[in-house]
Amino acid sequence: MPCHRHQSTTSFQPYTIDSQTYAVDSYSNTPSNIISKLPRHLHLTPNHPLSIIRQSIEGHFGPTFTPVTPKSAVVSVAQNFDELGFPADHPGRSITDSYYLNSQYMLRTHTSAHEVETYRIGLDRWLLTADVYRRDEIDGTHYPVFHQMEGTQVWPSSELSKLPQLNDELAAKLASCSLVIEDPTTISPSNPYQTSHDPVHAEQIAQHLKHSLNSLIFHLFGPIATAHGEPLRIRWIEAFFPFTTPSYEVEIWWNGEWLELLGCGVVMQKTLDQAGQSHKSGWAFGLGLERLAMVLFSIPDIRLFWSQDPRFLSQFSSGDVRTTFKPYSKYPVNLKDMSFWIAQGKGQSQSQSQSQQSQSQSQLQSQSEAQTQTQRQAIETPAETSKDIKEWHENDFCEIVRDVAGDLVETVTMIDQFTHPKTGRQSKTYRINYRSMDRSLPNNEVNALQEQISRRVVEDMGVEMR
Ligand code: FA5
Ligand code: MG
Repeated sequence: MPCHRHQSTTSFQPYTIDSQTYAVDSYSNTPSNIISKLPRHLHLTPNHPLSIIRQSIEGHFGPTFTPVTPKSAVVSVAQNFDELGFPADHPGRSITDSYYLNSQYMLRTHTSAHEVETYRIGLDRWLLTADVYRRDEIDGTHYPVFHQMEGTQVWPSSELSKLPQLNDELAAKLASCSLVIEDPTTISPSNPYQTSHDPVHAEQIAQHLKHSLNSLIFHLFGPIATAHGEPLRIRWIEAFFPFTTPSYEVEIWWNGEWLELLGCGVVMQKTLDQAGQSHKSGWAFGLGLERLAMVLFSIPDIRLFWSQDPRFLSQFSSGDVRTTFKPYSKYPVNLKDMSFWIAQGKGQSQSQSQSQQSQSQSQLQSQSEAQTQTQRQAIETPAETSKDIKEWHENDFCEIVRDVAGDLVETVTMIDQFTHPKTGRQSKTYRINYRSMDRSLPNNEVNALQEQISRRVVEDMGVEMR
């Protein structure tokens, strides 16, 4: 398949981050509004909801788990992908999905990027929390920066014989919790043990992983579920990650829906080998902190985590995971539509535009998100630059909207598309929903933003306004 990135008229300056300078090249796609998020460290900000949840999880696992904070959000492409076994053509590597500084360095898309270096220190139990960066759509549950916690426990092979007893103890504790666990997962050719593992040990590690995470989830959500007079429902499903097998995703039943909380699995031995820890094996998980916080605190919009308004921040205090957020006001929404003919590059096929459409409609626990970083069916790998071929990617459009209007945009939704019967050209109509969380937006301000977006979309993406 031909692989191209569109030639943007936006040119990037060399990046300087943590006093390191990164030259730009045809991979560079990280705008300054994203770079400006790097120093925020919401997960370390006292009394911030993300920090409260981090501390609550660290408290649950106890002092034998070491909290880890990585130095920089900049990682090598090797750390983020290669070392973890992502194939060269993996869709997660696409410049439409990830933020690159250049062809060698990027903003981490997940905390797993730090696995090898952290195992290398020799720690057997650790919890690493960090901001992660992904190009994505715009709505109340998606933001280009969010936070993950990576947790892991590994044992030297000489200690694996302790696992049956540890598992019995954990199972006994869970038996007294008001929990309904659905776990139809089995070991199968699509989710196998590793050939280098003794299946008995692998099975015990997987069991320990499941008990540990059921117990964590009950710690976080059990009290609320119990207060509603209902047992907490947890569901385990088979998953795929290049750096674990067997692999799972865990969901909870929340407000009448299954909500994905985390991905996890038995650590691929190759990861530990690269860290000089071949004699160890164990499990790892990666969970989304915003996901947990939105549910636990009833926070309705993911942009709120970035608010510096005291009416948001003053509602939370360290150690208290039982706060219910009270929205302080909802300012009026200002809807603007934008219709254009998209420029169609060679690589643009009908099925691609359909997969983008379904992504734009994804919600908190949608299919497309279950596939993020692992199986997403999208498209493009960075390769040679071409001026003539400009493929349509919704994430590029969203990036422009964010670059111009930042947090003043609540959602971007495609509301219409059709193909002209004669010319074969494709039209798309997007609705941009402007709303500030902190103030009322004057109409002329919104009009100016809309005009600026329109200009940029024409210049950078080669569309023609209708
Ligand atoms: C990963 O990022 C893997 N690194 C997780 C992992 C770690 C697997 C260790 C195995 C071992 P995934 O892309 O599914 O997987 O994201 C993990 C979690 O991050 C999700 O379950 C969800 O809670 C959260 N998450 C993912 N995308 C978003 C998003 N756009 N907004 C908010 N939270 C998200
Ligand atoms: Mg997932």
